[in-house]
Amino acid sequence: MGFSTDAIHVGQEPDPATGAIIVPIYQTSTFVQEELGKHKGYEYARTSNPTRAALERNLGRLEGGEFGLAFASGMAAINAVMTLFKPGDHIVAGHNLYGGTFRLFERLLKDTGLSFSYADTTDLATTERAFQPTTRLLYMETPTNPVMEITDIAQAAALAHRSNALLAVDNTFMSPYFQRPLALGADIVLHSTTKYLNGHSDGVGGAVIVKDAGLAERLKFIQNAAGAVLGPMDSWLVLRGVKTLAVRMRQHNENGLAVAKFLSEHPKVKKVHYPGLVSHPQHELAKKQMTGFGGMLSFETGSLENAKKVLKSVRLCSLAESLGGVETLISHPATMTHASVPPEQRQRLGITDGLVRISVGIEDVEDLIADLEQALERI
Ligand code: P1T
Repeated sequence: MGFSTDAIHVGQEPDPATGAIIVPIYQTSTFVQEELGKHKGYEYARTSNPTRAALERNLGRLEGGEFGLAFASGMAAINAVMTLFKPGDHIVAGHNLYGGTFRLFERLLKDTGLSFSYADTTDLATTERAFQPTTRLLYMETPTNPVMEITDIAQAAALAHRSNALLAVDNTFMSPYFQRPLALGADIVLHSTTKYLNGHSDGVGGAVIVKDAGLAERLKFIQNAAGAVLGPMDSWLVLRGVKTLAVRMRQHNENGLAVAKFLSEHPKVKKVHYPGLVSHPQHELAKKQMTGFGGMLSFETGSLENAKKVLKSVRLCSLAESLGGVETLISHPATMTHASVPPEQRQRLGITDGLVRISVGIEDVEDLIADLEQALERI
C-alpha cells in the first residue's frame, strides 16, 4: 500500500468491541485477567497499551521497520537507545545534534561509562578516523538541527557496519514521508514525535523504529523496564496527526522552499541553510536520499542584535522552541535549543549569535513572507 494508505490504516482497524473507526484512548493502567496467565494480550499498561500499540504498529510500518516503540518524549526515546550500551562502549556522534541530545550525552551518559567522540559526518573519511575498537554506535541527525547538514545515510551505514557498529539516525526533521533511513541501511530510527509526526504542537513524545527482531526485543525490554512510555492520550494524538502527515509534509516542503528562496534573495540575509536550495553544499545528496526538503531552515542575520530585531518584530511567526507543527515557529538556536553547546563549538558549527531558525508552517506562504519581510526591514 502507499504511504498515506498505511498512515491512515495500519494499526487502526475498527475497534473489535464496538466498531469505532477511530482507535479508542484506552485510558487504563491495567487489564483484568480471566484466570492466572489467561488474558487478552494486555496485562499492565506500562508493558503494553492498545492505543500505544496501534501507534507503534503504524510508525513501524511508515519507517519500513515493522517494530516501533513509543516513548514519553524524543529524549526518552534517545535515552532508551543509549541504554543498549554498556560502560566502556564508545559512540561516534555527529558534531551537530539537537542541544538536548548533546546535553544527554555529555552531562548524563558520560557519567555512566559511555564515551563519545563527535565528528563531521558529512565527511565520512573524518568520521571513520573517530572510530575506536570499542565503538558500538554511529549516531547522527540528517539534516542536522539547526544548520541542516546532510550525511549520506547509505555510506554512513556501510562505515558503521564495517566496524561492527550500528547506525542510528534521528529522522525528526524529515519524517518518514521524505526520508526512510532503514531502507538506506540504518539500524535504528529515532523521532521526537512532538514534531512532524504529531504535527499540531499539542503533545510531547518520542519513537524508536528498528527492523531487526532481536534489537526490537531488547528495546522493548528497556521500554518496559525503564518505563518512559507514551501515555494513551498522547499516543492517540500522534495517531491522529500521522493520518495527515503526507499532505502536511507536502505543504511544509512547498512553503519551506518558497521562504528559503525569499530569504536567499533578501539583501539583509547573509546565508540560508536549506537543503532544497542549489546553494546548499549537499543539495545533490539531499535530492538523492530525500524525496522532499521539508519545512526547516535557518538563516544568518549577521549579529545578535539583528537576530533580536527580527525575533521581536515578527507578528505571524511565533517565537518559540520546537518545530514541525502546522504553525510557523521562529527561534534563536544559540540561546534556546542549543544553549547547552559550548560557545566555541557553536561558532565552529555555524550556530552563531546571528542565526535564526524557522520551522515553516502550512499557513498561506505569502502571509509568512510578508511577515518576514516587515521583520527584516527592522535590521
Ligand atoms: O523534545 P523531545 O520530544 O524530547 O525531542 C528531543 C529532540 C530530539 N531530536 C531532535 C532532532 C529534536 O529537534 C528534538 C527536540 N527539538 C526541539 C525542541 C527544538 O526546538 O529543536
